Amino acid sequence: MSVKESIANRFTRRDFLKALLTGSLAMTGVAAGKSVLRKSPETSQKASTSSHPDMQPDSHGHGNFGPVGSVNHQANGFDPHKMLYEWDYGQVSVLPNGQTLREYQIVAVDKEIEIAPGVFFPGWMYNGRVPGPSLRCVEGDRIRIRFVNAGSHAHTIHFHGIHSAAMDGVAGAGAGEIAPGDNTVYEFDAYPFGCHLYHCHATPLKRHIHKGLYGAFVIDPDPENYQGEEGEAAKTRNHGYPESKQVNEMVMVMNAFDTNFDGENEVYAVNSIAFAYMNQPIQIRRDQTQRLYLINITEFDPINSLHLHANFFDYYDHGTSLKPTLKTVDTIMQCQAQRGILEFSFKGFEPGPYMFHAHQSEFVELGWMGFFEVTE
Ligand SMILES: [Cu+2]
Repeated sequence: MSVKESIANRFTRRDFLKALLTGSLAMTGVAAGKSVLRKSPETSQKASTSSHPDMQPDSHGHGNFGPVGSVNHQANGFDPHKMLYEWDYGQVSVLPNGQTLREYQIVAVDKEIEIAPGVFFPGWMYNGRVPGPSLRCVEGDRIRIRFVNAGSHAHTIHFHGIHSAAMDGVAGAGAGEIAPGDNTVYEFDAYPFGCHLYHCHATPLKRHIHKGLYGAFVIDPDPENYQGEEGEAAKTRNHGYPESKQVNEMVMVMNAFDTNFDGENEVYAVNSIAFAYMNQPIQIRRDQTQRLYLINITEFDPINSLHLHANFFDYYDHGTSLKPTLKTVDTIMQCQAQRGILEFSFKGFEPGPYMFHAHQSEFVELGWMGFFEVTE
């Protein structure tokens, strides 16, 4: 290989960004080459030839970013918009001691997914989606997860929460790494309430995480354990109480993909699909309280963040308290595996598109940007 060829083959994140911005992704040979970013309204109009509503240039009157074309969510087997509201409550029964038992089935698989129009990623994932199912339960519930490894590499599930060493889902403890074709059961009581996560803990850890083996794990507080204002707040946080229906709850997992395996990410998103919530803004009612379960699982970059435009939110670090740990902020940063709950409302605001995005400009340009479309 000549020096020139070797340089040409060294494809960095910066090159990827440049390629996207100049619409020359096909030259890179990394992705299918159908994807270009909107550099300007002129180029976006030229590039956008499809009649798909997502592809109309600036159909919501905003932005010079975003891919032209659309991701085939059906082929992926998951839709980032539905994912916001999808919870897996498990199969529920009651144990002889009166404790609620929730049983979940999680299968690790290898699967290729489309993360931006024409950009495919050979992922490893739980239940065929990235992030995996958003597991939900109530503090004190017995959780039983049957894990089947149908993938090509050894995996585990490591839960953030309180449990015994044998249930930690790491090599050298309990069942350890689960070989392809094998299975195990993780079982523990759900504590503490909060916004948590689970992920594979096989080695090398960064490879297993960045391939897509992670998901949200939300434990609702049991209102019977709290008094006064905290008891009332717990009711809105517990999916079994009618008070929770007053709140529009969403789950967002901030993630990214290293499409050329150079240890740097080329595509950033929440819930995997670049610009999904920009091309099709999330519809929210301005008089309803919004609650966002936000988790950062981005590999290779030390920090990710969320900034909400034109508004402020209260933040519950790790979701483990019923009183905000930060009040009236418009930006929150999280290191990997850090997470929390954001609460905000657009009450009294003018209807329209309100932006949210990482406040790392590079992440924004590579897919991590969206809109809330606030309606009356
Ligand atoms: Cu793994």
